[in-house]
Amino acid sequence: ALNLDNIQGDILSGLPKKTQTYFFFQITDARLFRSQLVEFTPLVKTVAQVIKDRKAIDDHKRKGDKTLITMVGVNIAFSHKGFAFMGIDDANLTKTETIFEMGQKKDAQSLGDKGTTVGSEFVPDWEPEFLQDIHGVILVSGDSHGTVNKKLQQVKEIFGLAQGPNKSSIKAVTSIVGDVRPGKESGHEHFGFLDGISNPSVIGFDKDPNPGPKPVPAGVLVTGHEGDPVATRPAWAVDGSFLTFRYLFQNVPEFDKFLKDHPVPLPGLTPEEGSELLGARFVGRWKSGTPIDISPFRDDPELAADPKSEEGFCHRNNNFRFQAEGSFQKICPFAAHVRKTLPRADLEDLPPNGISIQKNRIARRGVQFGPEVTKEEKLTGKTIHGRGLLFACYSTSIVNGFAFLQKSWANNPTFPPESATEVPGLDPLIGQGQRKLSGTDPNNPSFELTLPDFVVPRGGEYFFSPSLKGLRETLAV
Ligand code: N7H
Repeated sequence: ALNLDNIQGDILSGLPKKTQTYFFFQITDARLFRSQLVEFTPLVKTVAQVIKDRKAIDDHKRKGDKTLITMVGVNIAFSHKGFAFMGIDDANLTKTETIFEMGQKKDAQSLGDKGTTVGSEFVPDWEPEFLQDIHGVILVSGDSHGTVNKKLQQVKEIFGLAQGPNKSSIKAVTSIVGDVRPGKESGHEHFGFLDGISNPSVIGFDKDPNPGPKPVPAGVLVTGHEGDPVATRPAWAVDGSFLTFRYLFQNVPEFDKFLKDHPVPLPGLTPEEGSELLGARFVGRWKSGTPIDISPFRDDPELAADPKSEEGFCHRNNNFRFQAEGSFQKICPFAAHVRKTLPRADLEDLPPNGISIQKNRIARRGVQFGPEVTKEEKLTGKTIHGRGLLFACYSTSIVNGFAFLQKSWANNPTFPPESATEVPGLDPLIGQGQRKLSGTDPNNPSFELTLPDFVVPRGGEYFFSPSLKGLRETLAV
């Protein structure tokens, strides 16, 4: 059974958040840092504590209590460079995860990020902070900037940052603040689509699993359990998970203008409806969350309002498999974002015996950053203020998880494989390379649309989020 007191809360439950700060740091004094970890570790919120927090939020809502509930949670994760600097042998982590050892900057070219080659080195077009060495990240999530900042201040004091450089064991690399969008858009990402609908349910953890995709063995998300690709782990590396972070900017006015300029020419639709349909066919869901595999040509508000289970899983809303399609993409383009990133029947039913996608599942925990689109941006169709997604996901393998989804699926024009006549093309949101896809026009499925960049990666790193026991007994001294 899973020891919920030993696993960091963000991994299985997601720290509850209206706002979240990612504090990236470099360790400057390993010995001092590891001694200060003793005081820091009790602040780390576990899965068990997150479950309690979520129950308190639900009780509060049920009672109709309108007062704000204060809530804050801290988690921590380290890069390979961070473990090395601390003198921690992480060979068990790096032996299958060479990209964890390399770091994301060195993996950026293979992910398809743009950049320039300087000498023999590829330098991605990232924010300068992410070109520096990052040793770790502290996540602070909460109900308001006030609560989060207060907690972050406490963390900084523990590591001596408040007392000036001589007393501190770490140096800030950068802090990024993410905020859930306001009002009706809460839960929707910046392009306008409801997010966080489909995440893997975990055998032995989620009581009321999703009826759509199969539940995964715990080891797909938590090290040291059935499904973990590495059979044995040292005690400190059990009950942890790899955290992939990506700083993804979204060109929202440009995305909206592209939809406006390229409505799907389906008879009976107004141009506005045609544009809305194109967006839905890019994502595989309507903005409301309704899957187009169930409701292909118009949104279905009743389906979208699908009530959530206790664990937050939607039911009908995620109960589809792209099964009816065969080798045709009238209902859903092969390259639609949710089809590329979780191909369901496309692989599971592939003749002769199907291919399991369980090892490729990830738990997504992102949050939005940046302001709402302004009037000027709407009018000009050009981004002035940076905004996007602080993409974060957990899995026991980055190679099988995030990196596989990005490189072998999203960026791969011939994936999914079943069509003999049409080349699926790239994931229209996150695909990098020759950005075009087929299947946007239901009546002309081989028609290809060439796309500008809608999502631009500007930084990131690969981390490992250790257990509480690992923090207390191995990392802290
Ligand atoms: Fe994606 N979007 O808002 O349009 N994503 N995503 N994603 N994504 C999903 O089903 C989005 C990104 C996955 O289980 C939804 O919960 C945007 C990366 C996976 O059926 C929406 C960005 C990767 C799923 C978005 C972005 C993934 C998923 C539907 C970048 C991995 C679940 C909501 C700015 C490489 C698939 C839902 C499933 C769903 C959006 C990035 C992966 C709306 C804007 C980089 C696995």
